[in-house]
Amino acid sequence: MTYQDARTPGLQDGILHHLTYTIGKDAAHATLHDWRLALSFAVRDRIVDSWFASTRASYEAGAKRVYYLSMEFLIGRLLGDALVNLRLDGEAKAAVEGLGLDFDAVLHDEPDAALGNGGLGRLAACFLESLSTLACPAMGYGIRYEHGLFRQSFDNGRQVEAPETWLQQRHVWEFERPEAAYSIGFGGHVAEQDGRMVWTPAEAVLAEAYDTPVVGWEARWTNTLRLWAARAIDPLDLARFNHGDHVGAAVPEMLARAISRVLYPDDTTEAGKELRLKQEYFFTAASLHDILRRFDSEHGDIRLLPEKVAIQLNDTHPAIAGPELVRLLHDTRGLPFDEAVDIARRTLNYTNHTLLPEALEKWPVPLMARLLPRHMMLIERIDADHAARFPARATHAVADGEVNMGALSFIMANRVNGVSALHTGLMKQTVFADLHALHPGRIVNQTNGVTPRRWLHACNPRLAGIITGTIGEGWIGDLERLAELEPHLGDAGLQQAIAGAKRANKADLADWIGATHGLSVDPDAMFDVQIKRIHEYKRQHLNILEAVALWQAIRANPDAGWTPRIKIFAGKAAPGYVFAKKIIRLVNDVAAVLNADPVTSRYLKVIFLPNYNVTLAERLIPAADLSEQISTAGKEASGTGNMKFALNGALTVGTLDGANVEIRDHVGAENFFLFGMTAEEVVARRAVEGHAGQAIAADPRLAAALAAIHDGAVSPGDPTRYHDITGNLRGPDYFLVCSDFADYWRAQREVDAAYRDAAHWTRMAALNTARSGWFSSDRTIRGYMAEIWGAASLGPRA
Ligand code: 26V
Repeated sequence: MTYQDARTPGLQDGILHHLTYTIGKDAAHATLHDWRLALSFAVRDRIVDSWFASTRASYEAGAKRVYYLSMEFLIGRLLGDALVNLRLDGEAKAAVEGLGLDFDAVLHDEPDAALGNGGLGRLAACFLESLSTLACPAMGYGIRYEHGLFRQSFDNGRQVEAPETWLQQRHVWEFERPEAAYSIGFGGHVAEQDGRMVWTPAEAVLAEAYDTPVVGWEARWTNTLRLWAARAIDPLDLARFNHGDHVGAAVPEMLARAISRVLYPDDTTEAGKELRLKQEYFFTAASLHDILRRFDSEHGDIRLLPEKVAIQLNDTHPAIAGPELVRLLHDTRGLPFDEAVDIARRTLNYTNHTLLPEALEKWPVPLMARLLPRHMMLIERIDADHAARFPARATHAVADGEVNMGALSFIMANRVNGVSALHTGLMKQTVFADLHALHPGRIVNQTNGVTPRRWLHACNPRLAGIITGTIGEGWIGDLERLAELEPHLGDAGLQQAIAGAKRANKADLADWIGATHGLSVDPDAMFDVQIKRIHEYKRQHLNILEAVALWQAIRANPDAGWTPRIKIFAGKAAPGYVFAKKIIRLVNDVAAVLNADPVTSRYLKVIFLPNYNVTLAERLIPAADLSEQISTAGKEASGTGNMKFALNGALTVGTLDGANVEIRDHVGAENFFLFGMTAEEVVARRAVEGHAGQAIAADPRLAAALAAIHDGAVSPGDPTRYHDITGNLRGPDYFLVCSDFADYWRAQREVDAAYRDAAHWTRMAALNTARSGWFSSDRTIRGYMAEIWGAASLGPRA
């Protein structure tokens, strides 16, 4: 079904119309960029009808609305996705080619919107798409960062960061909404007036809305992503200007805009920074004002809020929503305090995405009190009231001079959820154990998922086409139907087609790597891929250590029939995370030495592709044979890349961590390469004194690989370069790289052997695809709707 009616002209007419009247160019002088904008505007026109219809349907139904508050939306490029969901991809290709243009080049002209750091932000983007596909009346709220996640390049193997500039080009998908603007205050003082507490901020900035429509599969429904930009309330300090201080006159505007200027690039250690807290309050307060304004326009009685509105806090970043909502209900609207807390609590829900202590947000009380004095008072009262009701409680929202945002979110939430079965269990046992004991039904699990439209149908057209040719196209909107593939997998023709699609995807990637990075890679080698943020807990250093050990083994015995492998890495390190940046340099140094080795490079190559982003993921995942999911058990909350790989027919080598556990349950243990300690064993192992030394002493391979790195085998001009890494691994080794090494090596050799049996490998890969239907974010969102939000679908096919 194409979303088109008699009023909509053909796409090619639309492109030419916009080229002329929106871009102001004629075809003879149009650049690729102009054509891309013209196509995007023509596509956008098609979305608007569905968008208005959805908005109307939401108002008419008076149904419960869902609001997803997230500091990050890692949306990537939007044109290809919109075309697919509107089912206009075929027509667009024909129209663009009919104009003498290269369709892929037009799609690749779009900047990748990187308004997020990694998994948390990409999950939010998948959720928006699924919310639309399921016709759930919903809205995403976030920040319109001028600069998204930094661009990464390498200088002599070292990460170099440069600002990202996606907004320097015209952003075609957004609509500015100057009428939806709110003043957001900071600082100042609180005083009692006529029995009410009144906060008088010392400064205020304007939050201005920009709306991006998010179209669901087959344009069944379109929701809105509303991003807030910060502006000065008075754009110019006229008094200063008139005194001749022309630069100083612009300072208030600069300061205001700083709030939405840049995404914080650190997903672990940046907590405690004042600007970050300002960003959090800025977008949360603007969103809540907007939500209440919409509620008022639809319903009368504010007591109905929990029935008509569900707000999801994506991690603790919008946790200030609790006290802010209480302030709006109690101070501004005059509800009794207890009732205000009760209404707020029944409206809010909180998702936890990490148990790493350094990533759990805590704010110093003096900072909170200075920036948000009324909120600090309310937090203390909420906490004290809760403590009075539950005297046995150990965890307090305010403790040791800090506000614990996890605890605050928990006590202000109707439901609290983890993102995989293992992670949710660990939440109950560790960080939230005592709060869980007081509120036993509050924590629920919603295992993450990914949208199959972007992560299979759009990014892997070869495999998608084969699936559709075999079972029809129902799977795209109902991924569990991939199971219908399984009875066909005995068919030799189908097996051949699946293997052929993977081979062609790999050949495309090999061509691209050759053209852009000058490395020749053999498409018949195993493509072994680890792509994610660089973190010690994700253990990219375990992977590269195994590469060094394998290199040594091949050198010692070059004719032992090794399985050729290309190890591909990509990912960014937080600019201030010195150890992670050192791991990147190590991978690059290892790559330089191994790729130049005439004996071993036939069997083993390593490449670190710079500037990992959504677009690069879309290129790599369809071409992967092996998915590296090797975090220390208990540390990766879920992972979502792991699901994308399995869906695209890569086999996983992985630990029992995060959603790996559930992936293995679904695809079958025999189609998954498991290694390593369990989360429980990890805790016990850490308590063993000298665990790393013991593991090294027991494994000559590990000892030799560490010694080579320590002695400068990959950094001959600078032999001590990696002493910090080898020192860490031989010493504390908190993430147990050494203790898991031998089993990882064993699993990798099993991978080698399995890959040599091409027919068997293809069958295992196809089973991964056929059995991954459960990992659709549609399933996840259905879970949130039913078990957390109490929201219903309004779609034409609901
Ligand atoms: C924390 C902080 C701390 C302050 C500075 C900025 C910042 C930005 C992000 C974070 C939270 C990082 C948590 C996160 O990304 N968790 C990931 O969430 C994914 C989706 O649920 C999940 O698949 C990953 O396993 C998990 O690491």
